[in-house]
Amino acid sequence: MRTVTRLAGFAVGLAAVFGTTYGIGRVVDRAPVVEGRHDGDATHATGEHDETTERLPGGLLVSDRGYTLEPVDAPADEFAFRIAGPDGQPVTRYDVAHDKQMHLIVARRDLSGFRHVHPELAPDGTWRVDTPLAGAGQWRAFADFTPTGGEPLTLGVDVTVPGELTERPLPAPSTSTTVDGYTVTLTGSPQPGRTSPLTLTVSRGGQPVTDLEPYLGAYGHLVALRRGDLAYLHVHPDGAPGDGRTRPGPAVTFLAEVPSAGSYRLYLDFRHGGAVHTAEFTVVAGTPAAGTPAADAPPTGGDPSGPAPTGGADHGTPGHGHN
Ligand SMILES: [Cu+2]
Repeated sequence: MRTVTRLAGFAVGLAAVFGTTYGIGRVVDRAPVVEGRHDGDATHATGEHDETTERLPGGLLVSDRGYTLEPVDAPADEFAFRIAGPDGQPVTRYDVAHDKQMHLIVARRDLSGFRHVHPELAPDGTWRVDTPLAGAGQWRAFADFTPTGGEPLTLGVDVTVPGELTERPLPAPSTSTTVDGYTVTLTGSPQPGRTSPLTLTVSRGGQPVTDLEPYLGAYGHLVALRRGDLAYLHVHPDGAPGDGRTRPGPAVTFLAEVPSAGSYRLYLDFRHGGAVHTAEFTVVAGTPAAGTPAADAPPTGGDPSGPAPTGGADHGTPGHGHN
């Protein structure tokens, strides 16, 4: 019974977000009928704050498990923040994850303008970085970190950059994109509630790139943001440089689990030629690609010479969240 009510509350939250903002009816058919607006806080339905919080994807909360993301005043060309700990004091000790103590990801609310940067920690617990906020708009800033002695967390906060805002439409779903002269193709389709392999294949000038350089302890770093609320998914690479089986391209495989159907923007950071490049894709989870007979079938239209399945396909771990 508790599971049912929790799920119902979650569905109501989704219906509120997607229903009021985008009018997507497809999500509503799973939700109980609710009259009027809902503030999107699913915990109101059950009062089970802790359990509901456990279920949330990362990045939706500015404060979680006693830790709070606090932007601090900074010059216009700088972005600065602190993480306040359970005692209210700025946290100064962090574990290294993916080669860094702090990953700062920013994106505009319309999913444009993605940047992934690594601030510097001052002794007083203030993190500073040349501002990654490129232009006017409503931005979401995500701090992805592990406080020493605590669990990995991704906290998110809205930041407004004043000026004339031009909302950019979300690019249409695609399985191929180009960045900095590289072509990156995507194979695989994320499915809600289960782990799905996503393979990104990098080429340049028609030639596969087979000498990707390690970046943040992997041959690629993938973040997914959900349209509508910018839920943050930090997707695990399948394999690491030097593990004896993971090759430096052209294919990089990730294991992704998306929390719901809907549109997501994927951002792949990879390093080659001494520079980091970011390839972006729009994907729709929970909807088979056109011409694909079933969700579990291999995607069609992919490059037949592309990567073989990696065997990491379905780990059957619904409910696993990275937050
Ligand atoms: Cu990072």
